[in-house]
Amino acid sequence: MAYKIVLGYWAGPGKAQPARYLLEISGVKYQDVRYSKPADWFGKDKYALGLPFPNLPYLIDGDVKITESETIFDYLIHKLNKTQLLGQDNDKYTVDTLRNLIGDIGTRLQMLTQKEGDDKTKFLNEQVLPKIKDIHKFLGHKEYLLGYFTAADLYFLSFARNLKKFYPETYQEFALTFDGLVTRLEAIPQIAAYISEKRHP
Ligand SMILES: N[C@@H](CCC(=O)N[C@@H](CS)C(=O)NCC(=O)O)C(=O)O
Repeated sequence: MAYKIVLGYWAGPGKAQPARYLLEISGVKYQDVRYSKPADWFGKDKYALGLPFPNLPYLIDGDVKITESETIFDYLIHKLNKTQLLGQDNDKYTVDTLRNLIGDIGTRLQMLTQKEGDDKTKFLNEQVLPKIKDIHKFLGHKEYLLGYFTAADLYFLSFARNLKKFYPETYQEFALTFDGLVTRLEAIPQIAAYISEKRHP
């Protein structure tokens, strides 16, 4: 069955996951196109879907065909009437900062997979850990990053689960602070249901 909103990305969470969480908490049915074979994207869909700037993730909603993960997220926030998740008043800039920062950490964690030995340790200590420490300090004892639930928490959930899965020792350094928020977010009924399903990456 074809749904109106189509979200295309690789099989893993990566840059599509905050948008997937947003769609899930909004209760919207969407077509979650996952590319597990590079040839299916690069050799088939990349230039066949009419995307002006072909890339992954992409979103197709009727005539709307967009790429860039942040643009996709913002489109969905407005489309799904979830603008309150962008934060109140000047908090908007902090939510935006956290979205960018967490995206940046995700990119660096991806780069880390291509490094080895001392190079890897140096990159982790100098390019990744300081940014995670900033988030750790900012969260402190708050219930949510901003003190109330925002889009930044959806980015955090994706990041924290990724860190815990692939870098459990690093996650442990922050677990006392991060675990509470992860548990709280995973308990949101739509997210709990989604995580329990096989389609959750
Ligand atoms: N700035 C872009 C980066 C997109 C990007 O780097 N996509 C990677 C996966 S994370 C990719 O494999 N793109 C497929 C391609 O280059 O065709 C975004 O945030 O969406």
